[in-house]
Amino acid sequence: MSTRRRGATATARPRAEPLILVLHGPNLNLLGTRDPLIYGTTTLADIDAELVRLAGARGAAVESLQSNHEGALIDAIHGARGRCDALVINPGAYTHTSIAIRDALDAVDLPAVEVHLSNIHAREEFRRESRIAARCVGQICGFGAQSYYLGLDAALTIVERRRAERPRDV
Ligand code: CA2
Repeated sequence: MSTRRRGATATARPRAEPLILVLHGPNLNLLGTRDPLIYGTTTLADIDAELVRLAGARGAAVESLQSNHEGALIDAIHGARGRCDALVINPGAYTHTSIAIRDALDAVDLPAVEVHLSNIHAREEFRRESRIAARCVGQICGFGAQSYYLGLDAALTIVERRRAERPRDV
């Protein structure tokens, strides 16, 4: 499944408001329907709606995509280059396997925040390693849906700080 949602009308770059791309990896479309003890009861639609609301309150916009396909996630990362200001990414199980997603993050040179619903360091050994962590500004995990909201906060803070530091045209 693939979904795209935007919190604001699309405009060509340059745009005044920051745009954050939120990527959800495989099986996260099932959120809220199974395994509530691990992943909670909030649905992905609930999370995306709250991200749009939180971003809007800070004068920013969010675009979300969920895919069960590694290549679709990579295409979305490539498409963010020059169009989005930062990424929030939960690559799902690709976290632990995907050098291709790590390379895509390298290629676009955008600040990225890794998020996970569960505390991947308190689960099975194979979940403790993240292939993408080294290419992200930081990782937030273990807070359920709140991990995404904290991740958005971190991404927006980075973007706002960079904009404040950017030299202005005279
Ligand atoms: O904790 C996370 O956010 C994970 O990225 C979730 C992935 C898992 O492979 C990672 O190790 C940690 C799995 C997502 C599966 O999502 C489901 C949600 C509801 C029901 C079934 C699966």
